[in-house]
Amino acid sequence: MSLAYVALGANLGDPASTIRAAFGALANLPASRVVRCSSLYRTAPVSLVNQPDFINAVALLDTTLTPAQLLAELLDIEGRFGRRRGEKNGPRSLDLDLLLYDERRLDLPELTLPHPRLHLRAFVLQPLAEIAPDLRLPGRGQLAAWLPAVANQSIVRL
Ligand code: PH2
Ligand code: MG
Ligand code: MG
Repeated sequence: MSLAYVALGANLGDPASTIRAAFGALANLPASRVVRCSSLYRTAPVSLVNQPDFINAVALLDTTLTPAQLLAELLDIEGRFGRRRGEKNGPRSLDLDLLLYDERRLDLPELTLPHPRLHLRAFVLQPLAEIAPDLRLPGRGQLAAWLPAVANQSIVRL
């Protein structure tokens, strides 16, 4: 079994309901079990700032899917929640990003592990710190050490 952390984000429709429903979809993944889910967080948009606030969360999965299989399942769930690929970093009905897969480091066109921007984003770091306060990021040390640098990003736990 491997441990995988998944980031959830949404800012179209009813994003809080979407994130809760997406936890359910993760629970139904083959060969996987949801170990822990974070609280939901309301977060100001990062990168492309002129769009609605997001609801973000993270989940920890126990899985025997490979990273590529898990990624394909996540993209499939996004599709079922009406995801349409539009502007990069733009509004989305549901975004599911594979953040970490054990201590695996991977650099493929379709998947980079750890997620290359996770340590720069409060909307990922804070929910991760909630469910895994002692987590280490492969190649980047303790997760908690990255939190002060993102303290200026607006995030509210719901
Ligand atoms: N996702 C992005 C870009 N910006 N900002 C917030 N607050 N939350 C997100 O999930 C998010 C974002 C690209 O995936
Ligand atoms: Mg994303
Ligand atoms: Mg994504």
